[in-house]
Amino acid sequence: MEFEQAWLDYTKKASCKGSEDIKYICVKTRGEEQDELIKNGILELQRAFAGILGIELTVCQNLGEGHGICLTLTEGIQTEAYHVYENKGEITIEASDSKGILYGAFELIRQVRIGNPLGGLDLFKAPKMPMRMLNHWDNMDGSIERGYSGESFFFKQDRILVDERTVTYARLTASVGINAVVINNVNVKDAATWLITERYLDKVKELSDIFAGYGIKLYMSLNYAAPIELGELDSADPLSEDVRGWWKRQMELVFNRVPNLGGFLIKADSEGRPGPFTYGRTHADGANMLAEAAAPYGGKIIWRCFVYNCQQDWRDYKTDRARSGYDNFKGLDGEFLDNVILQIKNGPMDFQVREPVHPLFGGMTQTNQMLEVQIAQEYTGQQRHLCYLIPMFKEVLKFRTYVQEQDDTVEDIVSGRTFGQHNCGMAAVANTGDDANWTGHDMAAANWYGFGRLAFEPELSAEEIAKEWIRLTFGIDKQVEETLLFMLMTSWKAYEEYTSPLGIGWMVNPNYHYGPSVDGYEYSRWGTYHRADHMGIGVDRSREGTGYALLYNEPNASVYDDKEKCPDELLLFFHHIPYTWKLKSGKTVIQHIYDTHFDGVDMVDEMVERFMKLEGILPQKPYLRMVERFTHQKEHAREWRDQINAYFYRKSGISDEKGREIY
Ligand code: GCV
Repeated sequence: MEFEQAWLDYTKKASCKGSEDIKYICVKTRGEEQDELIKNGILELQRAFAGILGIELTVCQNLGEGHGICLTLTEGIQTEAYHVYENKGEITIEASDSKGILYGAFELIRQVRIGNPLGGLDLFKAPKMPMRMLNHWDNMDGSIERGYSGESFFFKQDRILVDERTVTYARLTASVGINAVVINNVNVKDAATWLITERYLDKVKELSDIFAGYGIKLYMSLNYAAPIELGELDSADPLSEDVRGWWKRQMELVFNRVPNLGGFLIKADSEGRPGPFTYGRTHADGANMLAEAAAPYGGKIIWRCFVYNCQQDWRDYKTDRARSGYDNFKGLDGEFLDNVILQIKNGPMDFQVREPVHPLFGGMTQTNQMLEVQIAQEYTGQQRHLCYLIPMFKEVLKFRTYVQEQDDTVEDIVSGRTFGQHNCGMAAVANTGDDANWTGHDMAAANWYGFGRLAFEPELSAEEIAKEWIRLTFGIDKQVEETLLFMLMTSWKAYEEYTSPLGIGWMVNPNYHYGPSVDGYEYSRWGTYHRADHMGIGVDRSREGTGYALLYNEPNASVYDDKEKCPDELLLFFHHIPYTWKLKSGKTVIQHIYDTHFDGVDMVDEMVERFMKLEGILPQKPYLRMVERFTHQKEHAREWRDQINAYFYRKSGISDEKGREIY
């Protein structure tokens, strides 16, 4: 399958002040051999300078008189960090390790391409989060769970693919500082269970070697019941000596064959996947068994907290899916080994357009934690609607958990500042596939780009990241930049306005999660209800209801528990409210629903109208691809508006104050 270069397309010419005299590139090591990362850094710079500036960089021993770029391995700089600076026309990329050199090379290329002059360049950057990871939900038959941009480029018909696309994927991923990738779906079934066996290890190694050349550790998702499903034992009890011995032998095999392996990601006792509960054991028992087996090889065990009862009766008002992550893991705080990291979704439900931050952040104090977000847009338009998610991720990172007086935000926790941890970071469920443009919607690539940039430098604003992505992808053009920036920055808000209101979430078609269906999940077993009747809507999660609001540290608990204080955008998540209730905005709940749904559609119309003016300015292929998506988004936003408005008009019997058309 043909593929494009996304934000690493070096065919677009540009000029860059200060680059005119650059001709050479040299490397100064501390005596060590140049490794693949440095070689790839040189190659990338040569390729970029040739493509963008028409400069052929010649490798030399010393720069001497000539102007050039010097890659210098030095001491005293944090791992993965880099210093890129100009002095008398010479550009130095300095780092303590070759990964820092590679990141510095990508930084220099970015500076050139976004149009910054090289004179006076002086950037020192160190990643804030130790782990910056992508989780692919790719299955070995080539399908992708919640994949919206084609088939897998890692797997096809139970085979592992390694080709040119793999290398380009690794370059794109490394260029934004991502340093870990899980290649297979967390729902590990069938052939994927065999990934840790001789059947696949040669190919896994090949893939991991390519990744290693770009500073990326390869991870795999594990089947907790592998000892049984591979036909070797009849139990997966984490306290059984046989089972523990089996995992030790298996880890020895895998890590010896794939030395660059980072470790494993595990979904256990969740949505039908096996886990330690079957044996009456805890998640700490399960995770620690694997961690002990992986520890001699430096392996990490990333254990997901997405554990809940997916067999709920909708009549049951006491069970609350939102509580389940907290209830299952809070009591285990401090029991996990140091190479275990708990991976926690940003909210307590499942990647809805608006959720409160997961209460385990700030709830646990002695456990390594990692934030899981989703750029695959499962519930936010499935890469057919534009929804730039970096503003949402920034809100999550900035959320104050009040776990201690200072350094208490989610960002502090997952950067390791709060508890001095080093096994922590941020993971995103990936949005790539084998579509030519990688992400189905061309603009969905901004989420992939943005996730990496944000995890590396969380202090960057969503606008700054968006601007970088626009310039790198489409070149420097004022109209293009203004238009696409407006669209990206409007898109999350617009999506929230025309879909489910005030933090209640869901209202989608069951199974495939696309399109409006207000009662789609209302009478199902998944624990995702809006509880609307003719008087009001919302789930009572206050102390009188499920008590979920009280899981937060103060003052958050009191704010969420009280409908007068609870922020409007989360009101229906925490409270059951009459339609006539006045929000802080001064509107009633029902009028808010009508207004936001009309406004959301207007916002989409404006985005699309502005986009259409880029005809003839943007390259034709991506322009036409996007026109198709935006045409659909316009129509689909109307469908959302009309279904939601009609449903609540009929339930409440209250007319729109503005007399607009409601079906
Ligand atoms: C990979 C949601 C999705 C599932 C996904 C699950 C998870 O329920 O719909 O497809 O499974 O989350 O995060 O494990």
